[in-house]
Amino acid sequence: MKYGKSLTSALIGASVLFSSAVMAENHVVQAQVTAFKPMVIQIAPGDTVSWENMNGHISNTVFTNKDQSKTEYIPEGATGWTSAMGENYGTEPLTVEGVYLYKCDPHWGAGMGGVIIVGEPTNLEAIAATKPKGALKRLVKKAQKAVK
Ligand SMILES: [Cu+2]
Repeated sequence: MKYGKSLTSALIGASVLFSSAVMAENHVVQAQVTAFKPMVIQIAPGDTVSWENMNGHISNTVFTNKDQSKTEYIPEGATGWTSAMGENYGTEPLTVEGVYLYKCDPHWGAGMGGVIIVGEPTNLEAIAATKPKGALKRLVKKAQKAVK
């Protein structure tokens, strides 16, 4: 029976792997004037995100601070992105769970940013603890509301 049991669990394991690979989804965000819609998306680990209607826009996880240093609000171990200006863009599968903040540089002054929450929002408290201001604060509040 030992053999039977391990075979069963191997089959279950294989089917879980198979179904998660098959079911990985792409989520589309539209740039509309000076906003990303939807502004907040919640996705599963391994899913991808793509941006459309990006003429005049960019999707960028790299934020420049007042002292010109750079900060990325993404989970530990994740890789951010800076899309090409004016071009539609698609991420690699986002496998690291947590909150990813991004913005559109030309319209960041108008608050054009977005939030991707992959699985559990593991790093959201840490981001909130940095006491973000302005448009960044708004993104964090939207993220907090989404996971409540
Ligand atoms: Cu923009």
